[in-house]
Amino acid sequence: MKKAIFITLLTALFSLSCSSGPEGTSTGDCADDKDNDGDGLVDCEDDGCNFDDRCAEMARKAREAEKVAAAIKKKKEEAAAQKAANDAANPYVVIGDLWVQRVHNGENVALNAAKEYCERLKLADHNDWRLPTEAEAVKAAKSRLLLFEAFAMWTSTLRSKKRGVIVGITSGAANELGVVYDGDCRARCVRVK
Ligand SMILES: [Ca+2]
Ligand SMILES: [Ca+2]
Repeated sequence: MKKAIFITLLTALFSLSCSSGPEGTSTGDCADDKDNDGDGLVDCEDDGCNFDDRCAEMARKAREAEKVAAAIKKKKEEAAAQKAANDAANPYVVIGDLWVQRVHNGENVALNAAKEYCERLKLADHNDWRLPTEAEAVKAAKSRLLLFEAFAMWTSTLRSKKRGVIVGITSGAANELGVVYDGDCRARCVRVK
């Protein structure tokens, strides 16, 4: 125990004798991976190293990276606002005589709920919206006028009482599916002009 205390005292004395003032006042202080003045801050973290060339350069780069990140964030926010404004101003796209809702119902639903959503929909002063047939949904998806979305939309086409058809919004691929399925399937309504 005494030996341990002695070693601790010796170490403290040694570090005191090695300390030559605030970090950054001796050559190499700011790049030795050590907290030279014992204030808990190492190298460039320590204000004493603010004027060290390497630390100043690192700080400049960090500020630059922050600026770039802020610019990217701002751009993303502007794009989102623009998209929202666009969606609001153009609630549907026109493909021939078919009007297609630009957005979808916003949640995964089974076929019956999708049908009900379209029947209740009042959009652009019209209330005769309905689910697209398979052919209409394929036409809408392949027009490339709809926004990219990793969802499928329900159609009113049935293969049997329990089997319906969904169409990939981006791919335009039609697939048969149980009518009660409600994963990644959205309601996007159409009407004929
Ligand atoms: Ca320090
Ligand atoms: Ca240091």
